[in-house]
Amino acid sequence: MKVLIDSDTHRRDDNFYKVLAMEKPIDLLIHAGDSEGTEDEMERAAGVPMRGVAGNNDFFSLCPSEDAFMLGPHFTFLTHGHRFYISTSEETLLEEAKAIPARIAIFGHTHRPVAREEDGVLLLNPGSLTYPRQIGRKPSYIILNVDDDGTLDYEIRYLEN
Ligand SMILES: [Mn+2]
Repeated sequence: MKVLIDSDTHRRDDNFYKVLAMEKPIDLLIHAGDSEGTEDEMERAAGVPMRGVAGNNDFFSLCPSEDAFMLGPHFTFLTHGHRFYISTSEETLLEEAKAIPARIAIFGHTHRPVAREEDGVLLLNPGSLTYPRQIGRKPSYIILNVDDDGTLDYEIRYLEN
């Protein structure tokens, strides 16, 4: 199963459509919040199921603040991150993920990509396709592959500016 994860597109979706064209076919789209109202259009364009959460700028979103679902055999927790003080530290979110317990925790908000394992939790933040803030400031997203046997394979990918 190929999963495209993006976040913090803030209503400027040109890069999302570029990425979609490059990465299709995908099986699932995950948006970690702050689309600012375009999640339905993204889902339609992707032509696959989408999981999305509301970010701190999604005032009228029908998406939940948090979501939890299975990716293959892996319990997955999805949240924008601001409710877990993610700009300060990943610690609160990590503790929540461990308490659930979730194997994968997906978040956004910082506009800085993260893909790392800690205490058995895979922490994934795709960064932002619109307003990247990490060093070098390249728009970023994540491709996550979940094999039939549950093997996880993940990569932060970048667009050239
Ligand atoms: Mn945000």
